[in-house]
Amino acid sequence: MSQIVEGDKDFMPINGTDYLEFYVSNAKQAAHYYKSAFGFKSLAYKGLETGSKELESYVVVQDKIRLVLTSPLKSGTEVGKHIDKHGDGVKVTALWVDDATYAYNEAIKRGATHYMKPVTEKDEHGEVVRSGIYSYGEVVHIFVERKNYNGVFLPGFVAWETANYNPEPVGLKYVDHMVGNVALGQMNHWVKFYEEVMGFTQIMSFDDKDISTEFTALMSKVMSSGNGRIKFPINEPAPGLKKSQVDEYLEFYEGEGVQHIAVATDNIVKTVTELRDRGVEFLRVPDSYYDVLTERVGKIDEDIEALRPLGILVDRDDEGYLLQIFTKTVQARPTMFFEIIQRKGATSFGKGNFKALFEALEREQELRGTL
Ligand code: TYF
Ligand code: FE
Repeated sequence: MSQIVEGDKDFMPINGTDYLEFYVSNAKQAAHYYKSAFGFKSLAYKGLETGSKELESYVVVQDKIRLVLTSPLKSGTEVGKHIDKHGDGVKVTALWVDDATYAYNEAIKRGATHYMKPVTEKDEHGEVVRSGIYSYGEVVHIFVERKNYNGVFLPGFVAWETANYNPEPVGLKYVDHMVGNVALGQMNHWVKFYEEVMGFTQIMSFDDKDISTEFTALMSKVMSSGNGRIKFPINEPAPGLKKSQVDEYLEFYEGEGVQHIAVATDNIVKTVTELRDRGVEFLRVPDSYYDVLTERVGKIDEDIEALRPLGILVDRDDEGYLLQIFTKTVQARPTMFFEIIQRKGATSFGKGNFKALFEALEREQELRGTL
């Protein structure tokens, strides 16, 4: 029997990911891309028509995943500066909490850097409290407390209805994990930040021997919130013969930031087939990967001959297995990409695929002349 003592208390209970906000140079077109290619639907809008004179945001949704695409309407804004430096990328990971004031106060007390004091926003649909702290690079976590709110998204947004164009969803369900790339020597600093400021625990660690090919290497530690609903792996480059994908990211993003967002599906074959048909491009491992797959992971429910043409990867741990695949980078700069993941019991991250995956990433780097 476990005894609850003060120190065991999860001081930062998080219910899940509330939304992800991207700063992009053309929110209107980005929103259309997430609808047409990734199967999101129109949800909410804020811009000139709603009295927002500096920034325009489009919100799209698929099951539990909400993406906010934000662009400046004039020069000189913070959003514009962010885009000028980093290109398109993730600015905000919004975390759904019961008390955004408490979460902010706890985080600040434990050493977090302030981004946004708790503010209450209201409209005829209710009330939302938000607050925010900085994470690595210029990424921020916004705590969202949705009191009794029943509007489309947040106060200030109106419904964005597009009766003539709402593509079918592709089966994306929720954010499984979100990975950050940090600078050389900084991984343990951010591990400590998530432990001390957010009450997270480290659930996994990969060193440069786990994650290396003949040419490149990286290290990674996975941080998890107390209830496991939020998982943030953190990567750091490791010395290798050639420039690793993390170094390439840091160079092109001009700093630390979000490297990939893993989204869960419960039918990866169907989801990936749909995504490919809509023009999403995926990394590929050599065909020989599939020749030895059964030997490596044992029997699985899926037909390996259905996975092979799609390039879906499989890995097993003590608890079960997982299927995963990675898109190519999705904006002008070779920075952020998506992972599609289906878990069949496994709680790990696909260590058995690291080598094949990183070799596939190196082939992309080679084509860009950045290896
Ligand atoms: O999130 C993970 O740990 C896996 C594997 O640069 C991974 O998706 C790790 C690092 C990386 C790409 C994928
Ligand atoms: Fe991942």
